[in-house]
Amino acid sequence: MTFDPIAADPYLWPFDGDFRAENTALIVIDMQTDFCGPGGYVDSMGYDISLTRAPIEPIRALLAAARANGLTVIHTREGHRPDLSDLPANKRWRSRQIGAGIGDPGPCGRILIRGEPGWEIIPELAPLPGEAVLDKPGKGSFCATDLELMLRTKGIRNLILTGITTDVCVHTTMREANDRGFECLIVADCCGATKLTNHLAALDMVKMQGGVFGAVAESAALLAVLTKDAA
Ligand code: C5J
Repeated sequence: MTFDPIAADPYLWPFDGDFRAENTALIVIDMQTDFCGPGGYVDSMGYDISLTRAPIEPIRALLAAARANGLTVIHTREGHRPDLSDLPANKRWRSRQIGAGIGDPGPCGRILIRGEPGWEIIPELAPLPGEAVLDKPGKGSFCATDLELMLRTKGIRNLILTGITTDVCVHTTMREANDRGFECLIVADCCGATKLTNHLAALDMVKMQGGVFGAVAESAALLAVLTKDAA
């Protein structure tokens, strides 16, 4: 099935109008308790988690529409092995400077460690059986993962990016994907950051130079297209 292009900024997305369920994936990045739940990593650092929780409902609606239309859905989780063998020393050191050391115990278990309660994807956005869940040790979803192989194997060219945080893991993933030739759309209200100014700046950066990393849309524009036949 071919969908209408999305009203996005700075161009109608995708650039060539080739928007089909078969060539498109919705990627939900790091919607884990550590990034948006009480007692998680972001909360422990002292940030306002209402900013990183804001995208939960918009993502839920977009996930439902993507699933109903047969788009590939991929979830990611940032986290490290319990023995910390994949945790760079500088990443751990920096996190300790702000009082939330990765690997240290916290209210939701060891911070950002695979298998701990804080590392789990929040129940509101739980993956369905059959949906890929990708574990990544870094910010970008292509670093030390098989994401590119999975996308190429399925013939996916278009990526719809959602999740947290806009300026860190979502942006890094978008940049990595863009350099690999994927056509990216970031969904503004389906992302959030620890600082609103960073969220807005990150979205703005995508749009410069004719869409240097892709395009930006609101979820309403996607829902309008994906639910058109059902209306
Ligand atoms: C951060 C992420 N912000 N998922 N991770 O450390 O964006």
